[in-house]
Amino acid sequence: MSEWKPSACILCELICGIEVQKGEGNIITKVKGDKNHPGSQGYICNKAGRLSHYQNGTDRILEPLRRKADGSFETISWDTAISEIAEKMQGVKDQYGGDKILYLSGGQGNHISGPYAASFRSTLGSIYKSNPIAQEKTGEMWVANQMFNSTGGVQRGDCENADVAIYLGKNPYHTHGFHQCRKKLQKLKKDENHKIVVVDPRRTESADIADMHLAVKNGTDAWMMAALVAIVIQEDWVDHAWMKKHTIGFEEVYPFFFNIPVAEYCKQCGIEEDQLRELARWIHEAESVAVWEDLGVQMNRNSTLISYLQRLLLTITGNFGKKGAQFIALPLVNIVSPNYRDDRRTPVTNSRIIGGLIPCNVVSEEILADHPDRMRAVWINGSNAVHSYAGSKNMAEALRATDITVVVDIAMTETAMEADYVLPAPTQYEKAEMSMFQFEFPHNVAQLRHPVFDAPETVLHEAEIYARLCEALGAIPQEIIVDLNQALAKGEQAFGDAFFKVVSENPGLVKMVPVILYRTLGQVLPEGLAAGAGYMPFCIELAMKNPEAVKAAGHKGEGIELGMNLFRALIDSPSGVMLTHEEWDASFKRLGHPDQKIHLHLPEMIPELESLAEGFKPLTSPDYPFVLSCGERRDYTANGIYRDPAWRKVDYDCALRMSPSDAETLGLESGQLVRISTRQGEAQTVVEVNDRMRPGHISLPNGGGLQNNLNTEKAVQKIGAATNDLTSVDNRDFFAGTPWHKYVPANVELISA
Ligand SMILES: Nc1nc2c(c(=O)[nH]1)N[C@H]1C(S)=C(S)[C@@H](COP(=O)(O)OP(=O)(O)OC[C@H]3O[C@@H](n4cnc5c(=O)[nH]c(N)nc54)[C@H](O)[C@@H]3O)O[C@H]1N2
Ligand SMILES: Nc1nc2c(c(=O)[nH]1)N[C@H]1C(S)=C(S)[C@@H](COP(=O)(O)OP(=O)(O)OC[C@H]3O[C@@H](n4cnc5c(=O)[nH]c(N)nc54)[C@H](O)[C@@H]3O)O[C@H]1N2
Ligand code: SF4
Ligand SMILES: [Mo]
Repeated sequence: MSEWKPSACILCELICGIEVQKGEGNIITKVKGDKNHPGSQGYICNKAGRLSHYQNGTDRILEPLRRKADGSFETISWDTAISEIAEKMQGVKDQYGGDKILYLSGGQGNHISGPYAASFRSTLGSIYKSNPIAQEKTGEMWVANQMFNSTGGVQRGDCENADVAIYLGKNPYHTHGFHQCRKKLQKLKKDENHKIVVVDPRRTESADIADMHLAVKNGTDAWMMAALVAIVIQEDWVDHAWMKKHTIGFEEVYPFFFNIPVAEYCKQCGIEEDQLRELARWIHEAESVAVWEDLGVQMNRNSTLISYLQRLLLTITGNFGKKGAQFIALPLVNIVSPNYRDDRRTPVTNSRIIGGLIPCNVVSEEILADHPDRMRAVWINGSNAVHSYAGSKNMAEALRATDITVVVDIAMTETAMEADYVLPAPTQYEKAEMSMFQFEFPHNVAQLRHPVFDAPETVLHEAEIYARLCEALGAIPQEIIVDLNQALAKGEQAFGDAFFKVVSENPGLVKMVPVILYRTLGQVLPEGLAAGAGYMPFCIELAMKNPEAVKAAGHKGEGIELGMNLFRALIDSPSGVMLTHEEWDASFKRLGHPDQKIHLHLPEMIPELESLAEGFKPLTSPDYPFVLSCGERRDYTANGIYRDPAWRKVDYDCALRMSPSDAETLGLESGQLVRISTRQGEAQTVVEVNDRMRPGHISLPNGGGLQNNLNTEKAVQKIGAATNDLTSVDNRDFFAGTPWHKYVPANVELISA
């Protein structure tokens, strides 16, 4: 009899619940949606069915590797790996300071290691970090927190319940964003009271089901958004009563919009003025409006300004803190530092650190510069940074220029190839994992996933790797572990008392709590779930700070007991658990400015807003006449999680899409091999003539151009273009440092028919 086990799909932030059918030898034979997952409720999209290409994929690594003098790798034991790495990291700390050790992470479903890696980093004094959020959401986060100073999690739009849902540079039909997205969009399409608005230069699959498609000119969304705010202000469609109650600063901002020439701004962005005015009227007449901005604007010109304009639009029309409007989620763990008002700058490039993250685009320079405070060591956990950061060759060079680079991954990646040590982890189906993108509202869910398979003996769970490193660095007094385990043997109460005594008597151990819990409580959790132990304090904190929300999700008790019950529920619910349930206006509780108001005037954004009056300045040139969107999500694209190109049912070659008129001008036909060149470099793939593309706009998918067989004798295989061979680190937002991956000036030439 085949056995089905609950787990999750790990390809996008939704981490939908799935059931996996086990075959012999750690093989996934079938995948279906898990009806018991409180978020996805049985829904999966076309990509989840292919997860065996991850679990049983190519390029797996099974033993620790060390780079030899000749550049190749040799296999070493775990004891050697841990002791050498601990010694070298300590050496960097002693010589240059622990702040020269940079930590990078990534991925979608593999975040259980977070607390344990934090313990390890704090042992070394490593304070700088980055992850892909710093190449998409940091501008938006900065704006949201200046305006709302949120004490909660990520801020989002409740698009599924809004009267008017605006998808700004977002293609939800393919990329989702909320649970059961594609299914719900099909239903909402037929709902007369719900309007879908898509802003995209391409006629996307989402545009096909939209009530309005605004085919904006590439990179000009700032003009469109400024004109939209201007119409609302000039028509006086502002919700003054709401604003008086909840905001300050309107007097300072409205003059900037009062005089905006709407017709001229519409020309700049290529939108008919009548169409934009109609949208403004829809917004004015709607009970609720939500905006979902995503990579089309976040990885594009004026991105931080656009995030500001869309928040302004929603706030002046009263669309916050109610059903169908913007909300601030209440997660178990805030995946971005709650210390948003972080005035630190990076040591070398003096870049803003937002949400505790340094911009991905400056990482290579922070390592390569001839600067006394440059980064000397890099630790990478579950990110293929060489492939996923702008300027792949810069990143590869940077990782080689450190005193030590360590990569923890399941596969031999482009990034691992540049490391001094590569440490193999179990796949997400061979260990306990945690779904950390908890962005839902009014209820939020979490899933501590149980292992589906036993892990191969030669790989180590990330929690174990970080625990061993902390121990090797002398940060975990062993007598404390022995004492706590003795207390644990006497029962939960005795353990709780002993644990709080240890932590209060040794404040220096606070940062080691995850590892201490893993080595103690973790050992008595159900088999395979030890790494869940580090989440106990988060459950207690959530319950202590938000008891009503936790109780409303069905958890019982008061104070610590409520938190422990939540933790037990997390451990005992392999299909996931409802964490919190709140009222629609709960977001108001998370306004963090002392005056409890939303602040509309962000002086830092004003010069860029004013500069729009000068008109749009394209970056294309006779050498690079096209705007390339580098990393479009399609039917069968994922980031670097599926390395085997065979996972793609269609678009095996990751084609370059181009409009029929551009193809005609260049004399190109679908299927021909082309060279794409940019200021940074070159890449090749086949061309696909596609009538959804706007003339002058070309696009490459994400996830192409991964190199297979890097760790075997077989010839390296590379299918499709690797997007970041074409992107430059300095093609980025001046403010947040986020890349302009969707606006890369490029040229295209025929290689062969
Ligand atoms: N199928 C699939 N789904 C995914 C993923 C995946 O790999 N594959 N990845 C997940 C991840 S990590 C993320 S971050 C999300 C991203 O989700 P999205 O942001 O929706 O994905 P993209 O396709 O990168 O970009 C969205 C749209 O931006 C448009 N665009 C390009 N230039 C402009 C412009 O100048 N203005 C405007 N308004 N739009 C423009 C593109 O045409 C594209 O349709 O998707 C998630 N979902
Ligand atoms: N040009 C361009 N670049 C982009 C984008 C774009 O649109 N255009 N999109 C950006 C976006 S939105 C994102 S989210 C990023 C994604 O950037 P990354 O997060 O760097 O991308 P992935 O390739 O998904 O890297 C995940 C790595 O984790 C490994 N992994 C999988 N499971 C585990 C595990 O259990 N443990 C460990 N330790 N490792 C594991 C995988 O093998 C893979 O190497 O890419 C960004 N880069
Ligand atoms: S929406 Fe699709 S890709 Fe995203 S987690 Fe769910 S099944 Fe996976
Ligand atoms: Mo992403």
